[in-house]
Amino acid sequence: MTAQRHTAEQVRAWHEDGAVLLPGFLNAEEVAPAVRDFETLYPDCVTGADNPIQLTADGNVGAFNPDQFSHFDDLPFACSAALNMIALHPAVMALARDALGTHDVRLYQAHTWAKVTGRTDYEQSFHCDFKNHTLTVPADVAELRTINMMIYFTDVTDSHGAIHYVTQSDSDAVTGADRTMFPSDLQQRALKQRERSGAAPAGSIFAYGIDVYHRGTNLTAPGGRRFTLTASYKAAGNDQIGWSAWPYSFFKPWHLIIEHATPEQLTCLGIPAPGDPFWTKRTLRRAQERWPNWDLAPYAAALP
Ligand SMILES: O=C(O)CCC(=O)C(=O)O
Ligand SMILES: [Fe+2]
Repeated sequence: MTAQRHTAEQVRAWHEDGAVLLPGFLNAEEVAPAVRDFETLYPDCVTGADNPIQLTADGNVGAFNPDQFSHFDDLPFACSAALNMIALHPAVMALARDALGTHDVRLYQAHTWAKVTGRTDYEQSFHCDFKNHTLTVPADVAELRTINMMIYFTDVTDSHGAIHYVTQSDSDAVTGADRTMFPSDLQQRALKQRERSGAAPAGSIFAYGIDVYHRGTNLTAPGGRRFTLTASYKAAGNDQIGWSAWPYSFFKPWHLIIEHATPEQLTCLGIPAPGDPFWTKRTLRRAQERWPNWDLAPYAAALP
């Protein structure tokens, strides 16, 4: 696929370590309008404060607190189409397909998150994210996994709250391979000895899974800000993975996506592709009435 921007080695590393950093995945022309969108969405996050809030003593791991999630929003976003289309970017979808080993992938989570110096202490303890992506546990079968991509729109250094993580083989020595969601205090300290940083420039992607230990860290840079979008994918039909049911937020500006996405991109949201039996003269007519500016020509052309 021409859209591919990842390497086979990066996908292999993602499978083996549970996480991989893909530096410079998006280019400056893709990042700039998305940054303007973040500033529209979060006008009080254009710059951070001079001094950080530090609740966690140096050398200790932190803890979750609700203020960490104060500037957090689910797709679609009330800004331009640029940021709305990032989770359906062809190269991002190509990575998801390769990682999950199937052409038919679904976007099940897409949220923006703005963090700024001085709003709170963003330091978290190590955890695996499977708590809120499934009611069971991470799958052993590769196709039933999820790939969770944190996409950076600002430079993320260690003083800008880079995510920290421990590769699966490194954490196995601490917790064993049956990783619990929340390790003990003793294990937390041992994981901290083995943590790596996801620091990388704007446009980079930190791709991980729900079965790898990681934690948020504090922003300490004077005036610092960190803009990220997390986009998570699963194979179509993997019913036990979930986060957002897209129609639940019907009142949000979906037209920004529907009017700009190709049929292939829309399949990622569960909209049937042209030629699918869902599409009839009648469903086309009704869809057009609902979304007057949706270009349904490819769907009409594929009617039997
Ligand atoms: O934002 C980050 O760097 C990580 C946050 C995180 O892991 C979480 O809230 O589950
Ligand atoms: Fe997490």
